[in-house]
Amino acid sequence: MTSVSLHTAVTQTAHEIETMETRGAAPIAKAAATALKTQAVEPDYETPHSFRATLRAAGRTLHETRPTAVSLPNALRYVLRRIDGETIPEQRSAVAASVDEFIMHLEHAQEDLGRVGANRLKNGDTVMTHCHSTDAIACVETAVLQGKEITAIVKETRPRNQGHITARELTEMGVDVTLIVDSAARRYLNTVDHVLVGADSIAADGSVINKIGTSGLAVNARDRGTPIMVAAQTLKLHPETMTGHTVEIEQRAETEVITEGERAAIGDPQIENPAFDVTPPRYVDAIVTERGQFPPESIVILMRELFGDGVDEPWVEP
Ligand code: RI2
Repeated sequence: MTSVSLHTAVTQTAHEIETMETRGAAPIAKAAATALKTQAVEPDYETPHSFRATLRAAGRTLHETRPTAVSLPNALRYVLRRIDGETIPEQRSAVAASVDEFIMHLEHAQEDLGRVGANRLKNGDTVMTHCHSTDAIACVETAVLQGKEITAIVKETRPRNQGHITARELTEMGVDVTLIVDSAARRYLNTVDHVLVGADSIAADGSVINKIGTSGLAVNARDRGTPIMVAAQTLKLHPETMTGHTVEIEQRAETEVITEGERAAIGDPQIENPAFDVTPPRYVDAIVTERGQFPPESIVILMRELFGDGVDEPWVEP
């Protein structure tokens, strides 16, 4: 026997990531790491080999859920690479320690990033947001805690209307929020000081992969002269893009776009539902990370520093 069955925490977390109950690149990374810790603690393993094989299988199950957000493989890599020890108790504590360390880094990273992003926001500024990003929200939250008055124009972000989450969270922190439909964005860009978005992945050339609609917003913002700021922890840097790989864009269910009944009523057209798009670096002014802000073209320097030791896939069977 090489592995024991997966803990429900793993299958449940995978399900929640797949169905987007757990979403946002940073929250996905935290949930996946936490599931690995539970998998390490709970079942009875026969041998250290079986322990490793099961953790690897858990990593595979989590990895298969959503293809675009690189925070997921980066989290799995962080934990699975650190299964040190000859005995099961040693391996267990190695997993627990690396998960705790990973989550602590994640939380500090968002705080540090928030401080960097807040420096770009002045008292009285208006930001336009797209989708819901905990990294982007952290920048506004820090600015508000510094006593700055911030106003937000929040795009609803079809098809799942995740802008509603942004509207609620910003309102709760005292930001004056106006919700608009996505197609109204250009009309409001003249009154906006910053476009502020998150990222699911950042490629080595500085391209930003984020929720569908980001690239159109960025092109419009550039045309209007509105700066575009991307808030993304270094966990969002996509190491495989340093060696020529491209980022897979997730296609989601057609029913997120239209109900079966509505679709039938308009002649049953084909439906496409890409979750993300790619914004080229020339439309991005700054990528704000916990390590400071970077012009997109120079992000590869940070990537080399962080991922210089290669990008193995420790969830794959040897
Ligand atoms: P944080 C979201 O994708 C959005 O595209 C958002 O900008 C990005 O994740 C980053 O989120 P989805 O998971 O990590 O909603 O900043 O499809 O929270």
